[in-house]
Amino acid sequence: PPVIHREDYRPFPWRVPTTDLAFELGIEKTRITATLAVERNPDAEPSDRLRLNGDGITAQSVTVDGEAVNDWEMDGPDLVLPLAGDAHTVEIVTEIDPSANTQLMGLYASNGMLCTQCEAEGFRRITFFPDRPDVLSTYRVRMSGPKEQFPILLCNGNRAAEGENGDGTHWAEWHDPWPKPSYLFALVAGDLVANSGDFTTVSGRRVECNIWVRREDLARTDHALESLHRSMRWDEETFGREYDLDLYNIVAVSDFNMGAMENKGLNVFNTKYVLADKDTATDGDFDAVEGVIAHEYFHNWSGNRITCRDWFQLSLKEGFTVLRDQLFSQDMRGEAVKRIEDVRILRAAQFPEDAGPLAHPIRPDSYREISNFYTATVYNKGAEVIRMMRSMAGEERFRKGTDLYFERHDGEAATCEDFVRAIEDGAGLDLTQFRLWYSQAGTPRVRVSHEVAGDGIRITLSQQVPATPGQAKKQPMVIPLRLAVHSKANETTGTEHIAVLTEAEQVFEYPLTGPDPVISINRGFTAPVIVERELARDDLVFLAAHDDDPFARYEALQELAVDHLVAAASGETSEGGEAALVEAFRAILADGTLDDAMRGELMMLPSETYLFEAMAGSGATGTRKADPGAIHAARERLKAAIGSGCAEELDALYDRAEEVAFDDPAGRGARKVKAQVLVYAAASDPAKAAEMAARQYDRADNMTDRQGALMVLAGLEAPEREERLADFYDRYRGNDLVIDKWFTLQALSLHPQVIAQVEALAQHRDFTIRNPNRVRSLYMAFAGNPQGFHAQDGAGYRMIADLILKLDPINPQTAARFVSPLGRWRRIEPKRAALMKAELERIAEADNLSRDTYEQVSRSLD
Ligand code: BAL
Ligand code: ZN
Repeated sequence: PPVIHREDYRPFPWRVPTTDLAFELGIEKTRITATLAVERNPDAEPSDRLRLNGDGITAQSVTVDGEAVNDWEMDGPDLVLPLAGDAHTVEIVTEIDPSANTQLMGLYASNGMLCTQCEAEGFRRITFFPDRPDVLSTYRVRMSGPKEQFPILLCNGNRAAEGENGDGTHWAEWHDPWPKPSYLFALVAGDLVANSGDFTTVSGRRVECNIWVRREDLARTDHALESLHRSMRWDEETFGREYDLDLYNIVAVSDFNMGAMENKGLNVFNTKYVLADKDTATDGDFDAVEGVIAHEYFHNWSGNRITCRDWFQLSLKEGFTVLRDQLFSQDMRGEAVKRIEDVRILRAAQFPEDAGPLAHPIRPDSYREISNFYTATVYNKGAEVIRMMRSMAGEERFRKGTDLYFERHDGEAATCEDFVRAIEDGAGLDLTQFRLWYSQAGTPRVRVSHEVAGDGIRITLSQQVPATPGQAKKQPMVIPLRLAVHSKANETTGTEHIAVLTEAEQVFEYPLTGPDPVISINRGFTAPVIVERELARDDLVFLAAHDDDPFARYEALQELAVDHLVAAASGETSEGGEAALVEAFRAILADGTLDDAMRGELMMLPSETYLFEAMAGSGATGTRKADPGAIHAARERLKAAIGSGCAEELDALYDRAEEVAFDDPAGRGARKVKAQVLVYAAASDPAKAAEMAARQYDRADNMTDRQGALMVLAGLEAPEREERLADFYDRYRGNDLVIDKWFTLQALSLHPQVIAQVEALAQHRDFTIRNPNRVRSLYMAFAGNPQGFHAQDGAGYRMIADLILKLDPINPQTAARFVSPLGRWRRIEPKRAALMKAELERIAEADNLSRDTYEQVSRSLD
């Protein structure tokens, strides 16, 4: 497959001011008549040919200005049509079979309904079109189909007309007044019901909001609707963005590759991010629904009103929109905990990507298959990069920058450069050097050292950006770091400064506020970097107990744990490390100033993935490899030590939390710490943990408690395990999202027989390879279970490779997502590395690999 380069961008020679689509809908046969008004683009190099992208479709007929023509030709999947004049009307008829569309790209069937997914390049599977984001067109759509099968017919924009045909079919016409690229097109036809609630915008426009679902799911849609209304209000208040149509439709679909899709006025969602009630969704699920609803809504401005010029600019809309949804959730739920959650995701998903063979800048330079670039780098690191601009400018000036961006580029297909320039002009920043964040991949490492000089402190910061594929040499980045200098002797905290590191090495001087200084740095995680500092254990313990920045407290505790666990996994002595952690933990459990939501965060040890990253490249020579087995064992030992060392305090915490009712404002925090107590009990006293978890499961009046208990039970060899797993299955049989949980918690479990259990689950009657949620619930969970995935004999690697080979012909986009866990082989100890590499080679040798999987496997082996 060819490589596409960012530098090769050229404007399209033709404009398409209007697009008329007529759909005659059927599950097995849908006929599409597309009528495109085309005219020459004066800003592009002229061409007498019109190239219309296609993918697996054939034209039934082509007419130009009303006359049938046959001088067109196919160039691979594309249709190329000679056009001599300045403006023409082109009509093309295609026929497709939505029921055969297992890729779930384009128009497909799901549970008897029809729906679409067009980003990035799905529209070309429906009809021939310039399927690129810089071709904006105004759409008018007529759809017709059997009324009984498809009583609800939805499309982008506003409903213009509807009627019956008298033969059992009916039709609807939709008009979207806002020009849009084809990737934002959407259509839904099915037997759906809506939870509806109007929203009145700041200027008084009434917007009808609907959450469309299957009838049996209606009772679980209130949270989604409320989240939508909250998002609409927040975007007005925080970014000055008002909604621009009279209608906002969200449709929940159970077969979906992504989380959700921001199609103009008609979002299509994975059911996972719509349906939630107390009995079936955890607190985390409620948060995810709120976050994704907000994310898609915010795209209406950052993505739809201003879209991307080309797919290399994906972070323009995704990084900015992720930042917007993070800030929204911070405002809804509290900044400190949300920030920790976001950093945990970044470290678990993006740091390994940046350190591995698939590393790429947030604005990539080339790709083979764009679906492979919907990554944690483009999304989450992209959000961090914009967050740094906000930290440097301050909230008010940042808002001036975003206002200018929206004003300047409304209605356009823009670039990351346009965004940066608007922030520079509006916020008054010079981002010349900062732009390196868009072009350089890799997580920068910042070293911190200091010396006391009189009544001041000199802090030396140095940076190093590691080499990444295709980028051997890096230039110094702009790294804004919030910091403060505390006094350990006085137990006082110092004033906060912002140090902006721009050189390879730089000295910053600040006054001292007391003796025995301890530096608190990268507070609030202002920069997505790895800080390397050699702090005495006492200093970390001090920060963990006293830092006034909640993130810095969390970080100090994580660092204590990472230092100890990496040393232990490497066979080095970590004398006193375990005892210091047990003491730090005890302090967290006893700290009356913390709420339980924060306490629950502080109680979570660094994940094994994060520990791999910390172990790989560590050691005196910096060449150490990660040893997943040793990391797992060390982490389990530490959990057991904390569990037994703090047994009394943990029990007391559990007893206190158990008294808190579900609806109590402190309820979420209480549920979180209860789950953590069970985790430590399972490591230190499995019999007691089994009893506690079974009791919690039996008494639970909500999914958070039930799932937390079952998660722990699933890892234990105890009679309670089988009973409760069977009970859970019986209780929720038929509820796909909850049965997904049942698969996941077994695939993630610490049970010694996890591989055999996952093999058996793959044969379960409820397992199907055709539903992405179900596949992910079993196999993505398993790939994230270090004990199972990294089994010494390679059985875990083989299982994932087998899955990739089986799934690739069915759903390449989802299959390719499973390659990256195997791609981490270079950072892992030699025996496992060889087994992982061998599986990648086995995949690479397969015939007819999709472009998606081929690209990921070949990059992973390069
Ligand atoms: N645009 C793809 C789904 C999302 O990021 O919202
Ligand atoms: Zn998005």
